[in-house]
Amino acid sequence: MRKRPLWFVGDVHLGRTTASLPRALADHDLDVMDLSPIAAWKNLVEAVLASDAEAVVFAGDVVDSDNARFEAYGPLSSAVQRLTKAGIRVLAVAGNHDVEALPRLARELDGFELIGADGVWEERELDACSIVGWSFPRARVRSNPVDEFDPSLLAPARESKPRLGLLHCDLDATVSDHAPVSSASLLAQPVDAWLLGHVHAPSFIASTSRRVPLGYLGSLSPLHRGEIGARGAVRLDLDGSRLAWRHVELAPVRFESLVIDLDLLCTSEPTRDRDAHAPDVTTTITRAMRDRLAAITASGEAPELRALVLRVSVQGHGDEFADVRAALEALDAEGASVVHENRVACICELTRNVRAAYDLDALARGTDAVAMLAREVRALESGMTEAAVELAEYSDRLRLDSRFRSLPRSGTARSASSTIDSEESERVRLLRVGHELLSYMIRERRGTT
Ligand SMILES: [Mn+2]
Repeated sequence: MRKRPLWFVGDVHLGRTTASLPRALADHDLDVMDLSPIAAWKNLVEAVLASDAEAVVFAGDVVDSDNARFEAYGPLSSAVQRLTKAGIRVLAVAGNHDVEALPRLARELDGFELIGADGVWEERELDACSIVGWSFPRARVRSNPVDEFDPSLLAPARESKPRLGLLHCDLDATVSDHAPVSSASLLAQPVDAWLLGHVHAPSFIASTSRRVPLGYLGSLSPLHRGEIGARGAVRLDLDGSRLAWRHVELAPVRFESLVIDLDLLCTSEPTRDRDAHAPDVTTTITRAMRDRLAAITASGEAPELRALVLRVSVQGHGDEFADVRAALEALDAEGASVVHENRVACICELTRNVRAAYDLDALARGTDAVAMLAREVRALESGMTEAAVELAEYSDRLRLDSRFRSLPRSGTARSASSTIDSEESERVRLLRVGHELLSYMIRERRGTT
């Protein structure tokens, strides 16, 4: 038998605004509030009402902090009123950010149900399923709350009625102030799916093909440019014993990376005379932005989207690299925008990765400074090395020379945290610095400034 759907929502952080929004949005009458978590919140309430859901369930950090409780109160109370009046239940566990605010709101707002108050596991019955959850009792919890989970306290399992787990936690962290929990400890419990809050990158939907889906719901709305991809909530439709999970994009803003490869563009149009007709780099970038926006619109996956904010990376190599670089440097990326069917695409970050065309192996055979650098770049291509650290220091010194001021800042490889991810991005970035240095040095050697 078909049941009314349920909505599950990860971190909302009502009271916060989204950072890294470029200036260009103001040209389209979009301000920070149009793209804030509160705007996403309104979209969520409309979607839940339109679906005639049984309940909407929050996995913590709904409110950003105790200070933000004041700003959050209005949107929260009006949402709870509208939803409960429509016969839709509103349930939540508290996270580390709303450990004070959420229990207080639950006391003040009729119909707002806090699950697992004071760090005591609790099960709530719904028509379609039951939800077992635990709320943060204080802002810092260094132990695994699942150690306190006692299956004997749960209602006896009823056939074909799934039991869903709801928890705000730091999954698979060994040491953490925010409830470190191992996947194994969760999977050992008599629970059919674990819906988690805390980490903003969604991972739950990707796990739904497994026997026990387990992962983060992801944030309702991105809070800065590091939060790439579609943000929204997870909708659950239950038909008999079949659970159908779906991510629904609800945020009015989406951050994405966009790589523009100038080499690919040139080789894909071989009949054209490159020098005479190749589109200038500005046209190429705006065209790529419009194409991406049009593709999202055509997919129909983001009806609420108003702004697509892009981290653009332009790459390629050729003899005219200096001209392309100069054109890219002259660009006012933060002011650029394109419109497609009432939506705006703009740029929050522009990375230039263009260099001269050269044969690294041939260059590396020499004995001069160019050859030495070519050998370091080649070593870097095969992995992070001591040479990378030297290259970082060298490029920092070089930036003191006005001719090289536009080189990317290197920082030092040592100060970065030691995770594989950050080391890889450090390597990629240093590789770019190395190629740019080589490009300039070769040009200087040829005397073609
Ligand atoms: Mn959190």
